[in-house]
Amino acid sequence: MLNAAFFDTIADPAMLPHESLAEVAFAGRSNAGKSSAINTIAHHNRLAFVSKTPGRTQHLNFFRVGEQRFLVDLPGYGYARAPLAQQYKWQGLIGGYLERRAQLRGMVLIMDIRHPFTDLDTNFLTWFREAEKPVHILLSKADKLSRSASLDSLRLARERLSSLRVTGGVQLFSSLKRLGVDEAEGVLRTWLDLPALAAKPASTGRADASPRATTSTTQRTKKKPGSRG
Ligand SMILES: Nc1nc2c(ncn2[C@@H]2O[C@H](COP(=O)(O)OP(=O)(O)OP(=O)(O)O)[C@@H](O)[C@H]2O)c(=O)[nH]1
Ligand SMILES: [Mg+2]
Repeated sequence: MLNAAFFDTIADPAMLPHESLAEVAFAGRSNAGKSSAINTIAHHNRLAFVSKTPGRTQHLNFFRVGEQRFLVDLPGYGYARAPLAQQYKWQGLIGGYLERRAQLRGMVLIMDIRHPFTDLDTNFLTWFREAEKPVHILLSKADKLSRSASLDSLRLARERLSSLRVTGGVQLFSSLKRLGVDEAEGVLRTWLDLPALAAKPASTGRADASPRATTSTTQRTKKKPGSRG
C-alpha cells in the first residue's frame, strides 16, 4: 500500500521542493478524476481535494509517498469557464514544471473513459512527447461503462496512443469501485524506485522485490503511541 501524506502546495516554480528525488505528476482535463485517483491509490480519503466543481485544484499539490518521493496533483486543463489569465497561468506553471523538472519520472494522465482523447488531451500528449518521459493513462470512472464497453474503450485507447507515437501504458480505472488500483500502484512504484508490491498469495506473478529499492514500506509501520513521524 502506498501511504501518502500531504506535503505542500506550490504556486510558484521557484518554491518546488528541493528534497525531492523522484516524483510522478497526475494530469488531465478538469474534473477527469485526478485528485480522486491520488486518494484511491494512496489509500486516503480527502487527501487531495475532490470537488464536483471543475477547476478546484489550482496549484501543484505535493504528496509524500516515501523517502524523498512525491505524487503531484496538477490543476486540470480545459476548464472553459476559467478566466483566460488563469488559463495562461496554468500553462506557465504546469508547462514549465512538466518541461523542466528533472525529478519528474513520468506522468499519469487521467481521462474520463466516456470522453477520452479530446483535442486538449491529444495536444497535451503530443506536447509532452518532447519531454521523453513515460506516460501512463488511466481511463477513469470505468464504473460508468459496462465491462465490454470498457474493454472496447481500452483497446481503442491503445490504438490511439500508438498512432500518436506515444509510448505508454493504458489501463481501466475506477476510484469508486477501486478498479485498477494495484496496476496503477505498480507503475508508480517502478517509476519512483519504491519496493514492488508484494505478490498476492494466489497469484503466479513475479514476486521479485526490487533490488534497487532504497526505502522500505515496513520501516514506518511500527509507530510508538505518541511518537512522531
Ligand atoms: N463514478 C465515478 N466518479 C468519479 C470517479 N473518480 C472521480 N469521480 C467524480 O468526478 C468528480 C471530479 O473528481 P476530482 O477527483 O475532483 O477530479 P479532478 O480531475 O481532480 O478535478 P480538478 O481538480 O477540478 O481538475 C467528482 O465528483 C468525483 O467524485 C470514479 O472513479 N467514478
Ligand atoms: Mg483535482
